[in-house]
Amino acid sequence: MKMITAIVNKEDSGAVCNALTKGGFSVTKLSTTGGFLMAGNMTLLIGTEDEKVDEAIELIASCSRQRTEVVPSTANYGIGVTTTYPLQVTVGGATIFVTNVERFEKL
Ligand code: 2BA
Repeated sequence: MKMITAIVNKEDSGAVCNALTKGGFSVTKLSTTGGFLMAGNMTLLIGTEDEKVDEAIELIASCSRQRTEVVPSTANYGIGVTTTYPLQVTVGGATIFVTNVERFEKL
C-alpha cells in the first residue's frame, strides 16, 4: 500500500477531490500554507493500493493547472541601498510524494 501526499492549488482542490472520489479513492484534505509564497494551498492524503497510484496521479494531474504568481522580492546592493522588484514564480500543477505504508488499520 502507498500514501500519496499531493499539494495542490486551493482553486484546483475541489475539482481534484471530486475526480478522486468519483474514481473510488479515499481522500483527506488539509488546509496548508506554502513556505515560499506564504499563500494557502491544499494538501491531500490518499491511501491506496500500489497498482492504483498511477491512476490517482493521472486524476490529480488532469485537474491541476500551472499558474504564474508575482511576488515582491528585494535586492541588497551592499551600500545601504535595497530595491524591491517583482519576481515571477510558476506554481503547480501539483507537488506529489508517494511513500510506502508499513501498516494500515481501520479500527
Ligand atoms: P510555496 O513554498 O509557497 O512555493 C510556491 C512556488 O514558489 C513553488 O511552486 C516554486 O515555483 C516557487 N518556489 C518555492 N521555493 C522557492 C525558492 N526557494 N526559490 C525560488 N522559487 C521558489 P511549486 O514548486 O509548484 O510548489 C507549490 C507548493 O508545493 C509550495 O508552495 C509548497 O507548499 C509545496 N512544495 C513544493 N515542493 C515541496 C517540497 N519539496 N517539500 C514540501 N513542500 C513542497
